[in-house]
Amino acid sequence: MDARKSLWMMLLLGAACLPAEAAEPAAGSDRMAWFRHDKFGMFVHWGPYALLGGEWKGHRTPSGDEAEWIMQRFNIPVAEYREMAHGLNPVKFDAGQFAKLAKAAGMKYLVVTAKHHDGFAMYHSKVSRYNIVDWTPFKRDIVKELSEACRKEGIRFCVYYSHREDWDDANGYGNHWDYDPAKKDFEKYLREKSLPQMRELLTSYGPLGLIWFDRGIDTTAQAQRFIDLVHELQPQCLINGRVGNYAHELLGDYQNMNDNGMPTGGLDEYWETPQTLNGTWGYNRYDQEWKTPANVIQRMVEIVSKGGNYLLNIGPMADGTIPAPSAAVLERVGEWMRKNGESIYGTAACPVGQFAWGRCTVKGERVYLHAFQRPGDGVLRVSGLRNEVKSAWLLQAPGQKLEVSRQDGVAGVKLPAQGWDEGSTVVVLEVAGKPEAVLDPVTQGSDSPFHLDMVNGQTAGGAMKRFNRDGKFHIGRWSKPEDQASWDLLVSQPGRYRARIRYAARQEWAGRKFVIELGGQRLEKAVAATGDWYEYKSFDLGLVTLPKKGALRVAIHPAEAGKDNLMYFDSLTLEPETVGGRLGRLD
Ligand code: JFZ
Repeated sequence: MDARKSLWMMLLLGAACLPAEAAEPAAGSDRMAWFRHDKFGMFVHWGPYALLGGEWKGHRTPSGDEAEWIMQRFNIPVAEYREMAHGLNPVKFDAGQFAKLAKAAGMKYLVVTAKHHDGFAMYHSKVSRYNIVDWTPFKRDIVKELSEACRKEGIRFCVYYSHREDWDDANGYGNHWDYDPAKKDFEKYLREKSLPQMRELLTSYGPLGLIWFDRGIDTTAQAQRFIDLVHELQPQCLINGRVGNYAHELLGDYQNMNDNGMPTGGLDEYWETPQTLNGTWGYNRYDQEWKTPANVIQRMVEIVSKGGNYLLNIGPMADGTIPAPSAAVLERVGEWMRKNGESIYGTAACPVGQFAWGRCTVKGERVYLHAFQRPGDGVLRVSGLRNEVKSAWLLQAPGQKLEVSRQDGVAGVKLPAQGWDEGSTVVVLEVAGKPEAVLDPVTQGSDSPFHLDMVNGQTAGGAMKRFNRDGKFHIGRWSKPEDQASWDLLVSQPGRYRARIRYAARQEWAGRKFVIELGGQRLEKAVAATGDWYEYKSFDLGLVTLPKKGALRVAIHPAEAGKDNLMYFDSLTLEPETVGGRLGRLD
């Protein structure tokens, strides 16, 4: 590759290493701007299940289980659950306390369960009397009061809505103990409850930051009806990834990790992980396994360093109070956020991966080092950062510049004796230019194959490292030759290798051509359909030659521009081809 082209690839690689914004599709990126900036939200799971607190007639939901699922766990008859729900009367509820706690914790948005799977609405619904105003002595609209309190405190107000699952409604999904699944008319449920309630929420509580749908829905067409309703009534309102079928392509504005999920490496497509503070979303009087403030802070840093948002849950009690331990943890997290928020808000994924001592986030020409463990010699070593470090300081002590060294491409920052923070100690690096990575090459043990995937590769152009609950981590969203995945190899065993590629491809993508370039060779192959969205299959691409020891770049990209995805790429394996038991060597 000539120098000009290699510079182009480096710049492209550099661009690929730039924060997720650089890879975000141009259309719609303004919609997501607040979400990508704000990083940290409060999830509120609240409903009649709080009255049970994880126990029904002496039976307790298993520890670490979801107390809001108690009706399903114990197949509580609708009539009994409804009777219980009449007793919900959160007389100690103070919406201002919720909004103030979110603000104190450094949370910028709040998502409250307007209707969870039990079908009970925590707002004054005209569609169903099974709601907090008409069904209980409380007679106040929780969603309304929270929306007003959030606006007063400058917290973006959002709602969760379970659009498919409804154990109260005879035609909703999920209740097989009161209702015969064979007799359900799900379309009737959508038409008479789910979509009308969605319309109520979109027209009665002011501008919503996002709708947090849950547990997908059977068809893309059904999901599209909710998407179209949101876009019609509140075009700026974001939609999370769970609006659509988990096995299908992302229909929302961003992807959701599994509950409490965390990606293995940085993702290019923006994502959010919902996480609990103990082991349950809804209140469980027996679950006192609270995460520590340091643990929450380190989770936050981990999530933001990999290009995502942190939606952290509280499960209010039946009387309307927030469990004291959860409030205490959030207050402590807020203390850290008030001092270190600059290293979280508005930052982007770290281009240089993670370190044994911690993580990093980037913003402008600053790299924020988040030290979780203090190295024995007190030096934070940063490998893989291409940029020169112009200066360094503790975020908490900007006036005290820290000693910076550089040896063999590794920058070192000497930590001061004071200023250590049990959550994350933040060191700021002022660097020359936008932070760029020099990624470690992919190496091989003797005679061992190269396994190239989304973790050890880089993406460029529109190609994106992504997650799908069913499809797991993969590379997708590539449709033109400049949308590339590439790997820098360090070959220690030149010779003949058998190339195998593993991907998923829908029928409509079959026949599209892709190119693999390596060591001056160019393979051009056609995509074969593998079944549905995320059905991965492996394909033998034949033999290739890794001509010599040393550096070698492998790149994969669409052969020509097309309207669709090329494939969901899982991995490319280069297996040494042995001849009579010996590696088919060239030397
Ligand atoms: C769902 C709900 O069932 C649960 O009650 C809670 O509201 C949670 C936030 O969302 O639970 C899920 C949904 C998706 C996954 C796991 C639990 N998932 O994708 O692995």
